[in-house]
Amino acid sequence: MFNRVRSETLQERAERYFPGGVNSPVRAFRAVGGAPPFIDRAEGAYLYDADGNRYIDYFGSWGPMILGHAFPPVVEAIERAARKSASFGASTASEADLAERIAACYPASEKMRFVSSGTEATMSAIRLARAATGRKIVIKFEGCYHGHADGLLVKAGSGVATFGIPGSAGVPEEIAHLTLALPYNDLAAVEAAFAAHPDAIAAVILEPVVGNAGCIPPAANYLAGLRKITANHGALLIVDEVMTGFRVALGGACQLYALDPDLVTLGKIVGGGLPVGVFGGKRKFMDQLAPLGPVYQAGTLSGNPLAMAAGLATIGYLQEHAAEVYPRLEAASRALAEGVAGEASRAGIALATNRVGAMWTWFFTGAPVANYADAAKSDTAAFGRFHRAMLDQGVWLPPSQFEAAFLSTAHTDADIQVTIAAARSAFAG
Ligand code: KE4
Repeated sequence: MFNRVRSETLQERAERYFPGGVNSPVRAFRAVGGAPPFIDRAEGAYLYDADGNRYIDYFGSWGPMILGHAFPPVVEAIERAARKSASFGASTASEADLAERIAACYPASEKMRFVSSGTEATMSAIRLARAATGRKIVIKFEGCYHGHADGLLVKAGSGVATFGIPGSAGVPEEIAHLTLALPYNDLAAVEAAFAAHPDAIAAVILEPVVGNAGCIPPAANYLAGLRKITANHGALLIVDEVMTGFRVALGGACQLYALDPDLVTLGKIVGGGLPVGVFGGKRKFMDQLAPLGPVYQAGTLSGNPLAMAAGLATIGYLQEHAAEVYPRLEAASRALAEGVAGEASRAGIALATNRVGAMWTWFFTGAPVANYADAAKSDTAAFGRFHRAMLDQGVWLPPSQFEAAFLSTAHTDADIQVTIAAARSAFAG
C-alpha cells in the first residue's frame, strides 16, 4: 500500500476552498473510492504524487499528453514564449502558424477560431449552426460529452454519466427541450427525429469515437449515414474531435473514417497541455462569426501565445513523426488492451474491451458495448475495485468506468508488461 499522507492533508485543505476539493468533478475519485493522490510533477509516462509515489499514467490529463509529460520540445517552446510575456490580447503570428498545421490535418477546417476549452468550442459551434440554419433543435447522443454548456448536459457522458445524473440542475427545461438525446450507433433513431421535427433541427453533434461513456467505436457506415441524413435535411454535422483529434490518427476520426463535417471542434492535444479549444469548418459558416458576421463569440485568452507555442511544438512533432508515432501507439495500445483482457479471461472475469488506436476502455461486462445503455450495464463496483488495486500497484487508470484510457509515445514495452502483471494481480485479489 502506498503512503499518501501528504495527499490526504492536501485534500483536506482543498475541500475548504473547492466543492469536493477539486476543480473538475471527475478528479474527485468519487466513482472509484479512496482519496485522490495529489500530483507534484510528471515526466514521460510517469506521475509523481505529493508523497513521492510513482504511477504509470493512463489518463494523460484526459487526453492532451500524447507525447508524455514534460516533453522537452514543448517545455522549451513554452519557456521561450513566456519570456515575451504571457498574453497580449492582440494578434500574433503564432495563431496562424498553428492554424496552418491544423488546416493541413483537418481539411474541413477552411476557417477556424481558437478558444480556451473544448466546452467553448462546442458551445460556439452550436451557436453558429443555429444562426446558419435559423433552427433551434440540436441532436446529441446519450453518453457523449461535449463540455458543460447548458444544452449539452442532457444525458451527457464523462462526469455526468459517472455520477449517474440525467443532466444538470440549473439547466432550464426550455433549454433542455432544445436538445434531443438519441442512442449512439442507431441511424433509425436519427431519421425518426428528423421526421418528427421537420425543418427544425439545426445540427447533429457527436463524438465520432465516443470516449465519454468509455470508448465506443462507431458502427460500420454509422458516420457516413449521419453525414447523409444531415445533408438531406439541411442540418449541420458537427464532429466533436476534442478527444479524438490527433489521437486516433493525425487527422483524427475525420481522417480515419473519411468524414467531411460542416464544423469540427478540437481541444486537448491541440494545446499540448495548455488551454486551447478550436472550432472550425466550412468558410460559408465560419464567416458568419463577428467581426465579419452577426454571430458573436469572443475570449480574452483565445489564441494565447503560450498555448499556441505548446500546441505548435506538439502538432509539429506529431506531423513530422506521424509515420512512426501512430503505428507505435496502435501496436502498444493493442498489446496492453489485449494483454489485460487476456488476464481477465484467465481469471474468469467478464471484460468487454473497446479500442480505437491509443484510446480504449475495459468495460466490466460480458456483453458487447455499442452504446451508452450497454456501457451502463457494466459492474462499476468491480471497476472501482480494479482501479484501486491498480493504483496501489502504481498504475493510474482514469477514475471512472465511463472514461477512456490513453497511451502516450513515452510509454515503453516494459511499462506495458508491468501493467499487465499488475492487472493479473488485481484480478487475483
Ligand atoms: P473541456 O471544456 O473540458 O476542455 O472540453 C470538453 C469536452 C468536449 N468534447 C469532448 C469529446 C470531451 O471529451 C471534452 C472533455 N473531456 C473530459 C474527460 N472526458 C474532460 C475532463 C474533465 O471534465 O475534467
